[in-house]
Amino acid sequence: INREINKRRTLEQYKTIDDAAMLLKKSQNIIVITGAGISTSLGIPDFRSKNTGFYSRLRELGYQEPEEVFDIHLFDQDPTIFYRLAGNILPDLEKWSPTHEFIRLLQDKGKLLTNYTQNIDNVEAHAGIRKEKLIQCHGSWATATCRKCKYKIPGEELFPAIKAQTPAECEKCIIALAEQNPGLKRKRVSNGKKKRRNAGEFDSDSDEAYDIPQPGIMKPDITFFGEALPKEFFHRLENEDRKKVDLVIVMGTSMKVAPVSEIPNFFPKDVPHIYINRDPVNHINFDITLLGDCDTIVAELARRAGWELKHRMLPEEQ
Ligand code: CNA
Repeated sequence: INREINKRRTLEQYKTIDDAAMLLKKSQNIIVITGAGISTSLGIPDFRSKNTGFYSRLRELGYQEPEEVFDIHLFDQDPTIFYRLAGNILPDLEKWSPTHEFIRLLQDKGKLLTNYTQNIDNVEAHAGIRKEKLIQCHGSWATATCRKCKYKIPGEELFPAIKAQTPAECEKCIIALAEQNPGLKRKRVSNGKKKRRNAGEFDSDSDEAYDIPQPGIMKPDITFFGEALPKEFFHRLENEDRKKVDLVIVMGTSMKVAPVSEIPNFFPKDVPHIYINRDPVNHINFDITLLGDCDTIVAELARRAGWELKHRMLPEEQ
């Protein structure tokens, strides 16, 4: 897959941070591709950073294949794995990072074509990135859907269950099951939580088990491995953005997850690509690579472009 991906040719004329600042100033249709690294300064761990990433935490806990936590087939078999661990990457909705502010600044200057984010934290929306400028490639916590009846709820309603590490059952399914099976009632365990059983999970007054279908489990609308990306991702990329884009900025992502990792190959060859990240990658050719903390780098880029980037996490004079 690496050989496949590394086919983009670099443009020799662009190399330095000043070239990057110049490109920012002159470009009018900038695509920003983001990943978990733009939210780590908010305390939300990324996946793949050594030692601090969510995957290394999972390995410490004994999960040899951390991707399994986000595997849709495993979720359907045993949702407790996801519910037990997902609390670690729940977003705090009040805050956003200087890098989110920078993307917002591009929007305010009329230069942001689209922010393709792999992040599920929905922080972009809170930072003021407009809906029509944002493609959440891997979905988000903003809503949740029942795996069985597709009933949708606001994602935040699921947070207590995730914090309690207990799979949330669909209220609509529960009501429907109760209506279809009058006389049966759910058994509750002593702490007041609903007890989920395998077969015959509903108990009658006489405590006899019946083989009645179970309610669905609520899943946040984040894209799991094995699930399709939102249709608008492909549509927008192919039919709109590919023709308009004049600069690509990739920030805070290891670019390990397809199809987002393949976007750079998809754009016309003369569109410059800038990479801003803590760790380098060698499977994609970028024209300018700026290694380090993305909040610091975007602040410096804005300064060199002569723009004011204000954020409480940045020193006044930066
Ligand atoms: P990743 O593979 O964990 O890569 C993150 C990259 O960011 C790494 O290369 C780091 O070096 C880099 N990085 C971390 N902190 C910083 C920083 N402060 N400044 C600059 N670079 C930094 O994550 P990707 O986003 O590439 O992988 C895609 C996955 C991660 C998506 O499916 C997401 O849903 C998923 N994810 C999202 C969140 C979130 O929404 N905040 C959190 C954790 C994982």
